[in-house]
Amino acid sequence: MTKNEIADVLSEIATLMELKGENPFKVRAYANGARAIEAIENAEFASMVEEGRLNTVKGIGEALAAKVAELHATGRLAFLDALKASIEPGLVDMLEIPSLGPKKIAVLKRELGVTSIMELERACKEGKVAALAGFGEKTQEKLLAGIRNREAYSRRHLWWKAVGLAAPILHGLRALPGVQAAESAGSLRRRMETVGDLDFIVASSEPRPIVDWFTAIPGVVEVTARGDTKASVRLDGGLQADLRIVPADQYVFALHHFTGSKDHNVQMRQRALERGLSLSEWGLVPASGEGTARDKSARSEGVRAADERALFAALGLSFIPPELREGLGEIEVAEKGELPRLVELSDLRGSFHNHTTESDGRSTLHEMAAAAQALGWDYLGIADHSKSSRQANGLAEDRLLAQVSEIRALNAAGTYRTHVFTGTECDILPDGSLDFDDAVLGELDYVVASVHSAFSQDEAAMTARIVRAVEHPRTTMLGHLTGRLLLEREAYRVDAAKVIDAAIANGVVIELNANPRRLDMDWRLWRRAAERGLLCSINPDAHEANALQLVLAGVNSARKGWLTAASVLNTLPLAKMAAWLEARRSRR
Ligand code: DGT
Ligand code: CA
Ligand code: CA
Ligand code: ZN
Repeated sequence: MTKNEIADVLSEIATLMELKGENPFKVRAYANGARAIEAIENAEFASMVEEGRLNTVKGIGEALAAKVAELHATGRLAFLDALKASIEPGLVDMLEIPSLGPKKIAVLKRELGVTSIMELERACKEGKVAALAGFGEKTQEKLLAGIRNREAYSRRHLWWKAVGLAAPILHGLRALPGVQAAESAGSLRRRMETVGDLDFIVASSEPRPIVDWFTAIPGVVEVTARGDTKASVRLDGGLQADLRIVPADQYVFALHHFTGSKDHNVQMRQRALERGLSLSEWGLVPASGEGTARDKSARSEGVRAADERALFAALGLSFIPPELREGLGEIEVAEKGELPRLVELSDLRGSFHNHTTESDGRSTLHEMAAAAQALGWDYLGIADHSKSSRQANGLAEDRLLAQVSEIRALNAAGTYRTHVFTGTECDILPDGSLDFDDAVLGELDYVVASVHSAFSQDEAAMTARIVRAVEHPRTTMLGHLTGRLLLEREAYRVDAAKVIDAAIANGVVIELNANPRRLDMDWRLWRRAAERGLLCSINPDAHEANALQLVLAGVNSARKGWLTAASVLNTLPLAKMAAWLEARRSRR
């Protein structure tokens, strides 16, 4: 087991013990232990465990060190297994409800005997939860809303998670004998931030064995439909997957149709009709007469298309990338041949919003720099939390300035080919002021300003607060505009248009937070904003070295927002990037 996985296990133990109502000192010992382990460098960690020196680390006693050694050697922990077995699984499910932590769940169980989400819902509806000390009407309403949201959200899945499930299936399909082509279609191919179900399109003249294979893949919990050329299954975790197998000459049309979106398809069909053609999942044929593309005779007079490019060309259009197929004007622009060259992952030369073990990250500065170098990045910006983010171990001035010195020394030593820029993710305080004074901010290469508190302000107050931060002369970019967590937490109320206006007026960048749970600012706002001159920074908000790769999810959303490399700040090569930051600094 790796260091971070072990830290996860210790945090889990802390949560489970709290859930059981155990002694708070014991709970804290595990939580602190997890933190202490996260702060150790990977290489150092392995030798400490092997040499039995872990108990010399502050926050790790003998008993904890023994458990860590067991996990490191075997990947298992008898203590955890016993702990899990002693807790009702329904209590663990309740942790998924926002605003419900282990402490409150323990109270609900002790006072009301609640041990599942269903029982909690009933207790809320009967008003019993509001009557409990420390809960009240407002909390009860919040819990009910949380339970309802959980049901609604459980029908969709994050793109990032869905693509992880789809990739091996697609790989398997392509490897089957008799498969001429296979592709993921639907919202996954359009790179939507969330996905309702997976859609696979396969070209083959021998569908039966493909259906047999698909309905028997590992992870299928239920076959919901099965025919000669199609099937639907439910995968472990609740995601549905649809398969359609078509003859090779229909493949391009089926792929286009099932990629969608519905709006795009409706407009494409309309365009075909205007040209006397009928477009469907089966083909593109003359619209006259009764025949559909399904009839052999009609198909023989149909348009042949070797790929989607040819399909679009047959309707007088340049190729429209799947990300743009949302029926939002892409067809009109493709008709003029003026679709932009969208930003690509390989255009990125670095990123700015990244954490280290100094705040709530799990990788050290060195590990982050090494990972950025491995990605071939020119530069990496470090933006740890500021002092008011206490729950995230935010840095006060002294620690921030010490980090700045460390980073400067690292750059001077030339340890990594990747240059490290010094920054902060500075809290925007409830009144819109920043968490550090101007002199401290002036020491940094850049400042990401973000809201992490007082989420319940009304729209006017929140908007004024963020606009004030954007107008601050030391603000370089605005972090996660709305604070939303997809499928988990609503955005706070903010007038995005006013914030965008302020950012453009002040030359401030808005981030596209690439964490797959955020993707904030939303892609639907980017096209118009970028046309008006707003610059985007695609930021992974990485809390560990591996997470730098999350920029891919940000690139997906940037493409959906029609962004070109010219609108994305972190496509600049190092020299230009440094000059841009310096110009920005001297202007303020
Ligand atoms: P999802 O699964 O909810 O994330 O979204 P999609 O876009 O993957 O939708 P899905 O799986 O229901 O269908 C895949 C594509 O098939 C969809 O994007 C467009 C096409 N399609 C499905 N139903 C219709 C329809 O009623 N009319 C048209 N024009 N196209 C449809
Ligand atoms: Ca779908
Ligand atoms: Ca579907
Ligand atoms: Zn943040």
